[in-house]
Amino acid sequence: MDSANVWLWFGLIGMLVGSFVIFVMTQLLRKEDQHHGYVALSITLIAATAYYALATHLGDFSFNGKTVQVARYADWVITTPLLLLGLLAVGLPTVLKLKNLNYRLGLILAILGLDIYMILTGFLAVLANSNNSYVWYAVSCGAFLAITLLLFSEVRNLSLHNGGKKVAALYMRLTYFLTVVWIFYPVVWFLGNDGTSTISYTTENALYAILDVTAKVGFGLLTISGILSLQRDIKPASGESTIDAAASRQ
Ligand code: RET
Repeated sequence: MDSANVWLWFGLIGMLVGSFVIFVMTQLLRKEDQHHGYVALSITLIAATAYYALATHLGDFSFNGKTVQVARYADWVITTPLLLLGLLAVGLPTVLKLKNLNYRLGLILAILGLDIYMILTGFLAVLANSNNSYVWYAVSCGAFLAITLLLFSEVRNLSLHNGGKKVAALYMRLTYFLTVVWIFYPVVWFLGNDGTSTISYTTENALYAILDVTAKVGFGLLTISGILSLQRDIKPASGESTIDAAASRQ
């Protein structure tokens, strides 16, 4: 087994252990709140299968002298929208009530659309020749920037207006975590095999594996523990989710 592969198996084990811990933590949530845990669990389970494909080189191909890992982008194009949906399930509460419904649905669609576009244009940056590659890279970074701006402005304001101070505080904690972790992806890409080749293929795979486990397992656990402590504080009635209860009692 080559040394990059060690990190791919590490990623698989990290996602499986993470899934187990997330499943156990989800059982501590009330039924009305368990959807937060199950979104997180679906993300780590999908990633586990993606790491299995990566570790067994399913979908890898050689292109311009480098190895392209298709399974990585296939994973990201599915799981990054799910991560954002998990975040928006905290930040845009009572989405099914009529208040600002169109605005909220529009925001959700814009953020998810930009995210899918970010991953797909990032993949085009891998396939394009070296002159055009950085154009696609810049386009993908532009989409990332737009997502970040929407999360820190529009969604933040709505979470405060519709969810109240406590919901907005949890939303902001999750948003900071997500932004800080996600920002390393374009950096690793730039330094790695697809960009300047400053770091080795093994280091690139190691960094992505550590980032993926942090972005998925870490984010899931932070969400679940945030909901648990909000629930202790708010004491929602039965039938009412913690976020909805906090929003209606601000
Ligand atoms: C690429 C390269 C092109 C520029 C940008 C990128 C951003 C990728 C991101 C990926 C996030 C992945 C996550 C995976 C979870 O496990 C495609 C690397 C901006 C932000 C969170």
